[in-house]
Amino acid sequence: MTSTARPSRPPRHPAGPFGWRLLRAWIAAVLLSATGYAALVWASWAYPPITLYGTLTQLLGTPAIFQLLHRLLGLGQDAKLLAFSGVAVLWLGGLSLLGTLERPLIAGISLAILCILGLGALGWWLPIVYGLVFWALLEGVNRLLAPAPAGAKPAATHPDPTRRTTTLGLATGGLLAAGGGLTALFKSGNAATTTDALLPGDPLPFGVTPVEQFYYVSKNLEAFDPRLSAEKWTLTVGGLVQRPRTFSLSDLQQFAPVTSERTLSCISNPVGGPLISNGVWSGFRLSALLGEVGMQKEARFVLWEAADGYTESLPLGEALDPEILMVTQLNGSPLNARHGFPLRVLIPGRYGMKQPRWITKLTLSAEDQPGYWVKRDWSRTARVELMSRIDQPPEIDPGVKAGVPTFIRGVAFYSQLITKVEVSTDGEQTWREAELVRPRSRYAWTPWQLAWTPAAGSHMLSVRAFSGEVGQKTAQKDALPEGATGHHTFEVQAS
Ligand SMILES: Nc1nc2c(c(=O)[nH]1)N[C@H]1C(S)=C(S)[C@@H](COP(=O)(O)O)O[C@H]1N2
Ligand SMILES: [Mo]
Repeated sequence: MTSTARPSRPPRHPAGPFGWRLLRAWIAAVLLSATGYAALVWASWAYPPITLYGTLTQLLGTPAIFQLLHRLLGLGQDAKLLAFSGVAVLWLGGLSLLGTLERPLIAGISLAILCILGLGALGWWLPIVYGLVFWALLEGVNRLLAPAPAGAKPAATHPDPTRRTTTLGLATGGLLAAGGGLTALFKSGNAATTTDALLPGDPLPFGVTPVEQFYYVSKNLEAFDPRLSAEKWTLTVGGLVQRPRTFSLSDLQQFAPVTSERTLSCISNPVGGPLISNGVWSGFRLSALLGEVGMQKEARFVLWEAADGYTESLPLGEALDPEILMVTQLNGSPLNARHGFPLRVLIPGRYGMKQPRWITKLTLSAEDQPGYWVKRDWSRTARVELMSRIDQPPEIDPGVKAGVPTFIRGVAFYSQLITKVEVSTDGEQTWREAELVRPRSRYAWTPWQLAWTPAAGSHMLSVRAFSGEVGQKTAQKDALPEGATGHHTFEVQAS
């Protein structure tokens, strides 16, 4: 297959030194990425770097690797930013190396094959388009910037000065464009469709988390979270229903409105962690929607699908619970893009992973389809564990004034009523009962407080909550796979 039979045929664009070839390939790679991003924005085409990121995070979500990374780095958006930067380097670096191949067509074909093999989620036609575009870009960049064909001049050892200037100019331009694009991209994560401006001016009820402080967790890098348009968005309800139907946002107004204060927590929230918040949600009952479309008798599961490919499911028997809400508002304003505009589901007593945002499809099915995180070995049912947390003094800055009366404050949460919260200031030798602030809703967390005048010295604080017979164990249990629980404990200095 190689050209040993006709060795005299020169390559159409003699390569020049490797560094220059790499630079040209890099320019083509940046152009390809920019084109792909435009196609994502304008035509919602899948974007290979994101798919690559998805594949990688899927890997990172497997328990062993997750736990290792959790120990080493902790969890959070920083870790994801790191992962995405890694992906960007992999993608651009890989493309640049491919682009140094002597024949651009081979580089294009290799890209298509690698994408088809490695990123199955892309299908096959998109990789082919990518391969073709990469080929065309490489040809273009080479034609513009490579040393003149070998036939015209003897092989040059380096490109002539004007070409070099043009190359450097284009490379700098590419770098600036890429930088600008990335900045815009990361900024845009917070912009679009948010409706924070419409937040009512009234102070929020005690214990309700303001929208801007509401915890946020996503399988996506935030910049790639869906930003859905109110006009174009639809909810498609189908499968084993009697009357399949597509609802627009205004169609949803036919359902009786319901408002409910509810606490939401991420299953990966560690003991004492910040991934839990409490909001006033408005929407309508899932049972009303199911009533509207009617259920076939073979239907056993409700399957949700979201605009970011996130999936979850619930047995139909549980899904008929009238307390399950499809919500469109948080704290009196339409959901913002970050928290699920225009529609998300809220299932009492379950962690956030059971509750998709940006819902676009609801299907009744005879078979279960394990959800996005369930496939990655997280809990199938994701029922919340009993939790309690000390917020004051804050664990990150645990200093108090000796001899001055103060309060130890915090929250406790469970799927049932919190009946008692106890606090220890002496390393769990003795416990005192805290005062509970009765929640307005049985689905909201319970704030608590305990008066305390610390003596000078160090004190070991601990909290434990009770819900009837259910109590918290001293030992902390890891978040994976069923959610963390245990006493929140840390040391305070009184001086
Ligand atoms: N579509 C979609 N829904 C999703 C997720 C997601 O990545 N995509 N993450 C889930 C997880 S793990 C949690 S904890 C909650 C977080 O909701 P919040 O960021 O609005 O607090 O959303 C859930 N719903
Ligand atoms: Mo979560």
